[in-house]
Amino acid sequence: MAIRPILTVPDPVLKQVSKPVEGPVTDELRRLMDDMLETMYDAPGIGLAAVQIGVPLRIIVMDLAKKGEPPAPRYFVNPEILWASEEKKGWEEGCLSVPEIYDEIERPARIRVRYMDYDGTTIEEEAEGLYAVCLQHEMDHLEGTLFIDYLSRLKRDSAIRKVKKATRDAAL
Ligand code: GNR
Ligand code: NI
Repeated sequence: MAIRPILTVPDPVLKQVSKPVEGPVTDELRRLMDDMLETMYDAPGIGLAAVQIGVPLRIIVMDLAKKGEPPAPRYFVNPEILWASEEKKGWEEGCLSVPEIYDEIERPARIRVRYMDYDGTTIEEEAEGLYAVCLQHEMDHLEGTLFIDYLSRLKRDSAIRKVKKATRDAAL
């Protein structure tokens, strides 16, 4: 397993639309998911899309376990949203690709999703609460969309400028 660098804004790779995984979930893909999970835990974060480590494939990892609870890794290959509630809910979001920036984003409160898990088993289920928020945030990454894209241009530009400056300072 390996920790890989996480891309930050304004890296153009983050704007790419990720490609579906064709065929079954292979050992090679499982090794990628293992690296993603290790990278996410190290960050630390609660979710990570493959494109955030520069691999534009439709793969997500997540762990929503609270401090003190045992790890609960989740893996999503080719996830699809089958249904989203009319009801919306606001949540304070952050993103490892836009570090240290947080803002409230409104999204559907509940969604129904279909995906393949670590074994390649197809799963269909409903998500709500933080699970629904995180899944929608990660699935946006697969479309090249970041949570700051929902903010005003002023807030988005200021966020990108802050991250650029922090990244530049860290390199000196
Ligand atoms: O670690 C993360 N926390 C988080 C908090 C609220 C809403 C979404 C997230 S996802 C984020 C990790 C990340 O950037 N995933 O793409
Ligand atoms: Ni993110």
